[in-house]
Order: sequence, then structure tokens, then C-alpha cells
Amino acid sequence: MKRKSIDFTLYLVTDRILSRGRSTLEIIKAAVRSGVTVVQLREKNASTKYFVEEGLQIKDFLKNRGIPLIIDDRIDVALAIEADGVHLGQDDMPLEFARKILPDESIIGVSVGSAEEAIKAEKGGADYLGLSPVYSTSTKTDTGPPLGLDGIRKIREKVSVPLVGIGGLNHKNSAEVIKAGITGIAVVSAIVAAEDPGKAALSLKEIIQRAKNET
Ligand code: TZP
Ligand code: MG
Repeated sequence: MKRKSIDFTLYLVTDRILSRGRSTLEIIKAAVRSGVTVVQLREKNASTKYFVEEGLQIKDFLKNRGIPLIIDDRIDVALAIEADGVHLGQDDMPLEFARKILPDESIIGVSVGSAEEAIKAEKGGADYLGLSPVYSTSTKTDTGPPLGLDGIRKIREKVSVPLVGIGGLNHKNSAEVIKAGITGIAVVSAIVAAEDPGKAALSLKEIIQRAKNET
């Protein structure tokens, strides 16, 4: 089964705690209307019931807009709401087992922090890799050392799947990360915690597009 190809240009990862009291759906609506191309629903502390109900509402909003909905970690939630895919960390369900459980057309992304992990995930059939973290970030502190631009270049040389960079990315540094060979930019706080998430997404998208055109 051929999986649909995805535009990874600007990948939004949600975070309820950083949303300044705004709902995740509200943030997603503003960000998608301003050019976000992929949404990952990430709920670290919600009940399963909340996760499923919120996921359904988000799926309903995204479904006619051609924006894929990826669920962080929780394969059960992705299956329940028929999301487009899942994103797996190194300590989550191993890729080969996730592939067995999910429908063939599901997109599976894997977080990697080294060239070795990237090669393994590509060989295992990951649809994209999350290079994590590119820079250190207070949003997630249980990470390996930051890859930086050199780390990105090393991984880019070794694999050909799409690469999404995450960790400390924002309006100031996204262009250099794209020029180092990343396919798309994933952000939490640069959009979720912005005073105006729509405006933040719009200007970030312009910066990324410009960098891609110059690459
Ligand atoms: N995975 C690696 S870093 C990170 C995740 C979910 C958080 C990125 O957050 P921010 O605010 O974009 O630095
Ligand atoms: Mg995880």
C-alpha cells in the first residue's frame, strides 16, 4: 500500500501546558489557517478519554483540509480515532511492532538522535525521522545532546527519508536548519506559546519557504 506523500514544511506539535489557557483545537485552527502542514497531537498527562475526544475534534477540523494528524506515542489512540499516523520515540513501541498493529497506510515517524538510530529507523521502514533535539529546549529536557547543524548534516548524508528537525527551533534559527538539509521544521513553543499563534505560524512558514528556495 502506497502511503500518501506529506508536506513536512511546518510541523506543529501541541502542548496544552504551554498554550496560555487557549485550547489545543483553537491553536491548531489558527496555525493551520496560517500554513502549518502537519499536526502532531501530543498529550503527556491527559486521560485516555480526553485524548480520544480531543483527537476526534481535531481530526474533524483537519479532515477536509488535507492536513495529516499524527498522534504522539499512543498507537491505541491513533487506531481509535483513525488518525493518519503516529510518532514514536526511541522508548516507545518499536517500529516493527507498530507497523504490525497499524493499517498499512499509516504514517510512522521515529525520533532519532544519531546517525546510527537514523539508519536503523530508515531500514525499519519509518516514513520520516524526527531529528531530536536540534537545539536544547526547556519544552523537553529528557533528551540526548543537541545535534546542531553538524549532526543534521551527518544524518542527511546517511539516509534519504524526509527529516523533520525539532527542539529549540524558532523564527531566528529555522532558516539555517533548513539549509543544513532538513525537510521540515517542527515546533512547539514557537507557535503554541506565541501571543498570536496564527501570526507566528505565518511568519515561520515564510522563513522556511524562503530558506528552501535558497537551498
Ligand atoms: N521532542 C524533542 S524536543 C521537543 C520534542 C517534543 C520539544 C520541542 O519544543 P520547542 O518548544 O519547539 O523547543
Ligand atoms: Mg514518545
